[in-house]
Amino acid sequence: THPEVWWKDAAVYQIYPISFFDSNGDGLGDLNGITGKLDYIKDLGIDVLWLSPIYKSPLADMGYDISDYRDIDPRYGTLPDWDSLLAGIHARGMKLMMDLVVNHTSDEHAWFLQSKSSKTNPKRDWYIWRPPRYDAAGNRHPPNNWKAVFQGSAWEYDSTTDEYYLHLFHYKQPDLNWENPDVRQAVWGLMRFWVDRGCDGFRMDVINLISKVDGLPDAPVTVPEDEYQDASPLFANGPRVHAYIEEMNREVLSQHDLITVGETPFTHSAGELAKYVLPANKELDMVFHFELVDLDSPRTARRTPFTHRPWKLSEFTQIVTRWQRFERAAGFWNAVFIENHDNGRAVSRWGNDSDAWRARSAKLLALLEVSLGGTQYVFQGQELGLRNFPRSWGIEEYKDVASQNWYHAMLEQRRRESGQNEVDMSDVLDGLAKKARDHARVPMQWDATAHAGFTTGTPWMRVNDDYPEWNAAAQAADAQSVHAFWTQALALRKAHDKVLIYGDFTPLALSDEKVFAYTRAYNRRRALVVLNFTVQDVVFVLPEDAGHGFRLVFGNYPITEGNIIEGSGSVALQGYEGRVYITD
Ligand code: TEU
Repeated sequence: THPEVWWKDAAVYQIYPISFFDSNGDGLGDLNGITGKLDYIKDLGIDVLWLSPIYKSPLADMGYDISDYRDIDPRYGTLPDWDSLLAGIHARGMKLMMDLVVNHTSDEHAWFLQSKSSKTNPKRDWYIWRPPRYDAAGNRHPPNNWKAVFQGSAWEYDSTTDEYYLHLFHYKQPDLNWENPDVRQAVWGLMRFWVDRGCDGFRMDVINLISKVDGLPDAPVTVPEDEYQDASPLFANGPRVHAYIEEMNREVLSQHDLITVGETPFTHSAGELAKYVLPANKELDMVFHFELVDLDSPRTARRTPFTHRPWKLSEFTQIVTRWQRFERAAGFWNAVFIENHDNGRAVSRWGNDSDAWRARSAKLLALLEVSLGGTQYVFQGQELGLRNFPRSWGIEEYKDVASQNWYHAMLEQRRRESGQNEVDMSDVLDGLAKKARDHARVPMQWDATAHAGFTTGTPWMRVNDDYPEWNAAAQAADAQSVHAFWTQALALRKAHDKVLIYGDFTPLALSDEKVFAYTRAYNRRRALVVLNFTVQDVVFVLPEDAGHGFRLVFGNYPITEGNIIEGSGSVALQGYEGRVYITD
């Protein structure tokens, strides 16, 4: 029931190109910069690179707003640069995934410029246009009450034709109209362009948003004091989404041996997401669900992207367990990730990023990741235990439009409600310090030279202050570093691939608030994983049926006689200690 295909065993490394490595001193990372670091990536134990978008773009949303799908943005290089990057990747036995962003384009894409030019333009119907609504006083309003992910209305008025267009994200990201078969053909065409050029797969941006509910009705009013309402139930997993992805599979994916992962936000239901993944449905290989990384978000009706609530380990354990065990028999396959370019750093959210515990807890999280079933994803800098930038940085250091719009929406709301110009924004800054997307987007920390060795020019974004100590060069020279640990952890996963990648998952303690422990089983072989998520020493008592004959193979403290267990018993763990045992 678990065919072992190459992409299931793969460890994927996500690159955020603008912040990876700058080869020409303009302060922006580029394709040649990535090519220069391929040995670093290969030596870590990586099989596949996923590049966040490098297509032509005004960068209103850092490249998730594409103005030409068939060209490279000059800031990142040229098509020939992409060809040499691909050649370097393939020469090292690795593969390349591109980011496919086709829910929306940039408003500077030629398709949209034509679409907005007149109501009779042949491309008019490639986007979602609607006339205004007028109230009794004759004031113009958007066609419905949907709120954009990046705040405000999801509709932008365009005076050229006196209509609004839909944009679920930024106003410079108009949504494509997937109902139109010509749009779908154009998408298949651009996918073939990259596959024919040699790319090995796609990460598909917000692919579960491409079919909107019929008639685009108002969303239910969940926050009465707000002008615009969360409409995600009306645009996520819409009526024809599976028909479109099946068509994509038939037209493009099934013709090649590709790796595909759909990004599927606003959906915590495994049953809903399984429809994209179950092999019988012939859609995608796997999806990124966000139930785990949404765990520390407040459960309020108003969607507050960058606010934080304390979380319990038992909640974390139960989410991981549910997905690890979900629809195994039917062939459901997980994408294992805890960081990406849209989240704060894992060690700052799920570990402990104090100087005393940072390295230890980053290694604990690495142990968790490599001992879960599914395809492995590592985000640039995760392998170094990079942490969020400090709370002391002001709002001007945040470059992401999502952070800026959120901060300013809250600022305006507070000024309006209080009638004061001076309002307290410290809680909003606390939330951003924990969860902003910017933390993952600061330049990669290569060495202790100026700007962390990322650029010889002026970096587009401030480098985190801790780079003189926390950088790749320092860690390469240190056998105890987080980087050395990740390299060993990925090698462990390969050495025990059957049990660690494919094994059945059984939790040992679903309601423990200190220790996350589980076994994995594949035929007769078993792995036992015990992870202490606290700073304290703890003794974890193994259940009777946990198994026998475990040998300690890997951990983030030195292995000594005392921490070997034979048969059942208990495991004494120090602060943030994690161990992997495997039977012979
Ligand atoms: O993200 C989808 C998405 O829903 C996130 O933007 C999420 O809502 C946000 O991080 C919460 O603050 C994808 C990309 O990964 C992201 O970088 C893009 O901005 C977005 O789509 C639009 O293309």
